Amino acid sequence: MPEMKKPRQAAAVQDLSGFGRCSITVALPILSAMGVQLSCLPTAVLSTHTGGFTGYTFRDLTCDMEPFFRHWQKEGFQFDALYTGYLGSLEQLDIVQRFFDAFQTKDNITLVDPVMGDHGVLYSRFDDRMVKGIRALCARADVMVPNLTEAAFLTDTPYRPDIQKESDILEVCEKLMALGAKSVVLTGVRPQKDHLGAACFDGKRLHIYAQPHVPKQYDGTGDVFASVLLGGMLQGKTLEKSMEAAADFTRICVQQSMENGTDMHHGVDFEACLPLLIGMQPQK
Ligand code: PXL
Repeated sequence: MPEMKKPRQAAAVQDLSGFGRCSITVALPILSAMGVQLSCLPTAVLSTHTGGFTGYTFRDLTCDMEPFFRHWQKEGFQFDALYTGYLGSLEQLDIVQRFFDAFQTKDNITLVDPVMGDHGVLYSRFDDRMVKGIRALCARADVMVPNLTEAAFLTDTPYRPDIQKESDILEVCEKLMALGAKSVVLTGVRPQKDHLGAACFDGKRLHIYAQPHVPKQYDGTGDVFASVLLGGMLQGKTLEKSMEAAADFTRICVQQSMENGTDMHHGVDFEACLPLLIGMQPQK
């Protein structure tokens, strides 16, 4: 039997969308495969995610959130990472601030994925006040992981889907860092023609990683990317190496889904790709 390491601990604040792989249904299998025990603080339960489906049900769990994590606190649970994704209301943003007060330590990692929109537009339940509240969460992040749409809204600058030049990518990262996060991983950059990738910046060094673009969009890929990124960091990889693993895994899942003819709103077929993550075990 291979040596079994003690799992690292993470807590995710995200919705549970019953159908359409995103948020918890993505974070849980990916982080488990990477040897991380994920505890989930659900923000809402939906029948599907909100992108591309109409008539979805939305059970708001705002009232449960604070008692939920206060129970964890009473039990003395501690986490190596706090991970926030899709949040459903202004009130939830305040609750997450208190969740950070309760569980942030000087050693753990806070990853804020400022899930708000894509392709230049905000998701249906988001507005300017939500953007402001999410900026305040980013201020407390060790790593924030916006896509180009989220970066534009967070920095109050026009959406530029074709951002290519290194100096332009750096400028966006610097503006994002000004919100107060310790590092930023910006997804969706296109440093070369027909390439797609991500950039990370910690205030000193900009690192860009891109691969030939697989020309198909899938919902939930931001969650796949952020989950692998966090898993990598919890395994003791650098931010740069974690970002590369996240970009590679996401691209492989998109490629697989495209070959399978999967509907974009169903999310990526990551299941058959999970073995690629297994074996990359934590360092602790
Ligand atoms: O993957 C982002 C996401 C998460 N959760 C819900 C969503 C979306 C994107 O649309 O609607 C409920």
